[in-house]
Amino acid sequence: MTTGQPASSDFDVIVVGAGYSGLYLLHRLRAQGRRVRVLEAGDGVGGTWYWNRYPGARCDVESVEYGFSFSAELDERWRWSERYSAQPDILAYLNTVADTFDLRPDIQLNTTVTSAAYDESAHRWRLRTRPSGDTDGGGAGGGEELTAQFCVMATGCLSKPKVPDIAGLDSFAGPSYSTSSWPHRGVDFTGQRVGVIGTGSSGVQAIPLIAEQAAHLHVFQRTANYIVPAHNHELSEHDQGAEKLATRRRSGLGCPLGVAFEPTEVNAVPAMELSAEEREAEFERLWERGGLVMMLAFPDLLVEGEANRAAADFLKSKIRAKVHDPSIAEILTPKGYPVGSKRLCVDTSYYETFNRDNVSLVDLTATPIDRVTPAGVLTGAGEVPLDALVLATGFDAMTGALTAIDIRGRGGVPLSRSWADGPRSLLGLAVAGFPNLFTVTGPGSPSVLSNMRLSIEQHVDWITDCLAYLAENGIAAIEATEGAQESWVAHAAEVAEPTVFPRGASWYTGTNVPGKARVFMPYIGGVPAYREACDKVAAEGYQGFELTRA
Ligand code: NA7
Repeated sequence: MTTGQPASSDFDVIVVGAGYSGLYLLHRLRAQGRRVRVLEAGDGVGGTWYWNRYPGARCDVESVEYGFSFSAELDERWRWSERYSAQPDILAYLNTVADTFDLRPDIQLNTTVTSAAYDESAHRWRLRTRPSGDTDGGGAGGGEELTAQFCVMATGCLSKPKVPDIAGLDSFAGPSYSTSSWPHRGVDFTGQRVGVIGTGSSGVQAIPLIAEQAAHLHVFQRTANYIVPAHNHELSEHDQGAEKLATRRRSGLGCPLGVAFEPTEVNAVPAMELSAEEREAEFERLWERGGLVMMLAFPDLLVEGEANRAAADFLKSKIRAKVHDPSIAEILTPKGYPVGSKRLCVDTSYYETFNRDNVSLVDLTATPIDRVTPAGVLTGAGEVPLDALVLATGFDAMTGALTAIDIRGRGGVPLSRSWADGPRSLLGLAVAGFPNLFTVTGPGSPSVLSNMRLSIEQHVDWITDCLAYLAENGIAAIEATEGAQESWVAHAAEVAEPTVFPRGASWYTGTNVPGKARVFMPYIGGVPAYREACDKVAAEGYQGFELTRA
């Protein structure tokens, strides 16, 4: 169904972003007969997987759980090659999705959305764009104005790179690269002295591969992370047969993180009820399994206390076992924060890289970066001369891509002002004061603390079902109520409170971005409980939302 006969700049729904969320939204909305336009800043589809092309970029959710579950045709058409897929594979998969469902005609590439304003009398959103790469605000480059009844922000949770607060970055004479916007042609570091700043997931993935190529690699580490092994391997046909996929997807729906950890893989018994030997054996078993399952090893692991400290001690012992030089092992050992409060990294050969002769580790807690100079990086210990610099310094997570757009709701109120003290959202799907606007995997939903593919599918299904309900019932506008939003925000905070998450200095809490409100943003109540809450709202005729008749 369409709302009237819209002109070419007027749509039923505008979707911002053509990553996992935007592609699936387009597919579902088109099936409802809606006029949809997807606006995408990149010159290809893929979102996060379009931009993050650094060496070693790889998903930390297993491939067989990272493919969409909605289409048997797609399952037939696609085969994953590894347990944890590398970025080129995931990007190729998303391009296959776009082709399988003929999505490209409704996707407008190279288009950056600069603003979105809600017109209360017309119940419509008015978006302004500029051609990507044109930084003068759309003036000379010729931006557009587009309107739609509904706007869905499918902008991703880790898509707005953080501007690193390091003096002199622009003065560096050599090339510098960001892991989050890596050159498409790739980079050859052969024979070069390379510096990498940042040792989160991106740094941990890139460092082993850059070390294999560079003449010398200097790793600048501010905070050591807890790291578990990927034990990546090739996938066989048998690993991804239809039955296997169905079983794993079913199992993911019942897991707090939305991944297919079998009940037999994690312990129902609290860690501290086991003997030290039994506990150690369990940690060892999960270490051998590899991946993020370690986070759920025991039900008491993600609260601060003895179980978390036992996990920390286990992970630290692995560093000492792998890194030959005890002083390097000590620098690589996380200190002063519990396991899980910062994103657990999943590695391939990270620690072993520090046994190489051509790799040095700079401990920024002992000798902080003073500034970047034309010749290299100046720390408290002197200047490290470099030919190339790599920034793996992270993102303004969860809210950054939204507040980067000048989004104005009722009364012209900017979203950035509404969220000045931290994001407030009903279920991470909608924001009071911003009618007819939806966010996919927004703050207040499990998002980055779940299998993103699963959470994206759930959000897209919820949003598109909601739009069908509105059309069937002659409703022109839907808006989260302040009361329902505040109850959800309070519930999310209450669930998070006993866990290690809110106290961590991490991108989960916005601590990594200077000046950003410090609020734990994802919902940690688990995927099953969250889905139930969303389903209940819909089943009760969108309880917690105000509906305005046409
Ligand atoms: P992260 O996890 O935010 O890591 C960024 C890293 O950069 C981290 O080690 C930071 O240290 C470091 N950093 C940031 N700013 C600086 C400055 N100014 N000086 C030195 N070091 C700095 O981002 P990633 O891209 O690695 O991963 C993001 C997520 O993407 C990941 O968790 C996966 O889910 C996918 P800090 O810890 O702040 O001391």
